[in-house]
Amino acid sequence: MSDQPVDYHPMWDELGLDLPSHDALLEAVGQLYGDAYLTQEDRPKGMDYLDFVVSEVHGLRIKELDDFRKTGGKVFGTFCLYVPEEIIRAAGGWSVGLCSGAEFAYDQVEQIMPRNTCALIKSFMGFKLAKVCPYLESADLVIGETTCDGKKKAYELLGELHNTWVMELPQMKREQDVALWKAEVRELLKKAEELTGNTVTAESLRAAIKEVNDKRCALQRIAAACTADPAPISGKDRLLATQVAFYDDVPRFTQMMNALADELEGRVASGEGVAPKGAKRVLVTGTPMALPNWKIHDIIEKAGAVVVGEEMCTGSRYYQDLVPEDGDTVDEMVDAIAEKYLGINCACFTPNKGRTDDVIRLAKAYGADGVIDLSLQFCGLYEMESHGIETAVREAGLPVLKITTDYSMEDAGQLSTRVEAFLEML
Ligand code: BJ8
Repeated sequence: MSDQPVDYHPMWDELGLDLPSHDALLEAVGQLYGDAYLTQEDRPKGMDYLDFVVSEVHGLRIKELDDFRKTGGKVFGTFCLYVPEEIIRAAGGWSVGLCSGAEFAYDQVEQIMPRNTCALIKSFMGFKLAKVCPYLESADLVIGETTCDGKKKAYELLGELHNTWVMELPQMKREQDVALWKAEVRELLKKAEELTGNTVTAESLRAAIKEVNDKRCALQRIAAACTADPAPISGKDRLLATQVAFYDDVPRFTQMMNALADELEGRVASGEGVAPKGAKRVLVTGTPMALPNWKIHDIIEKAGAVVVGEEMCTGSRYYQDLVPEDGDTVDEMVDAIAEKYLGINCACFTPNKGRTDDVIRLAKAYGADGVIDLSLQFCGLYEMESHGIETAVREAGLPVLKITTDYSMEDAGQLSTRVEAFLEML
């Protein structure tokens, strides 16, 4: 970590970014981060690493991707949890999550897609149209997936502007669906081999499974520390760790997150927390919160509660399950990967009872006093599931607050009032 400021403008220019718009985006994210993160007290020291990563989010990491590509490496951009990182890494590629967590260039987006599209989709199209995302511009291939209708159709539009390839994700989990998904994962493997020029071997796939499992285990340790009261880390900081997991260097991130987990376990042992013992504890469930979307966590924690867990793709859905490491052949391991990924409980599946079970299980495990169910506006999937989640959580004896929002801060005041009233009631 160097203190020397580096001017990355030539690199961004080479990637084809619109420099004035990109400068404006970086400035806005910096302000948001300062307000949401750097105002927190008693943060674990291990968060210094994530502060550094965010300060270099479009700098050092992009330089690493750039250096990798200049030596022939290939970068794969992904938008969804179902795209298996293990396959990409086994072929020698790097996978980066394309964040889509900020409102940008909606005026341009709304010329090519309906205004009533969810913020996440509008965000990635806005980043593309305005040329402000160096991760997207560094991606040799973007891998989409047939999850919700909005994304599925948006990939057609994105495909006109960027090299894009779409995996077909079934929407049920019957035997024939598992077979279809296994075939899709095999197609991805072929595609990754074709793009990188490398062959996936049993050794490379086994190593990739292990590396990604290790990353998930580090995040599991951080999550487990939050079963303690007082919680040793804020929900915002934990959320950031999961957001960064999607694009940071895998072994380095794992090492730093294990160091953070060591520190958190020490804090738990000595009863040290980020909020007083007995502070209200909230589990958040719903649509993912892509970087730099920290809005709801920020509102909840500024109101004095602690977010102790997330049943979402930027949370437990990302790290709770591992791929078995005992496969012998590429075929066996590909099957195991496909099965693990199909076990993720996204609302694009029907039925999706596994998600409800997860919410109740996690609320109990983390000692939550209440659940906040969050949907991005115009996300039919999560808005539709909201009723079932509410009913199940209430039956389990816990209060629920349903929130539908987007990335703008226009409703922040109103949401704060609702969250404060909810916390009062807990
Ligand atoms: S596995 S949650 S990352 S699809 S919010 S774009 S669903 S309209 S993000 Fe998701 Fe994969 Fe599922 Fe997770 Fe559509 Fe809804 Fe928008 Fe969404």
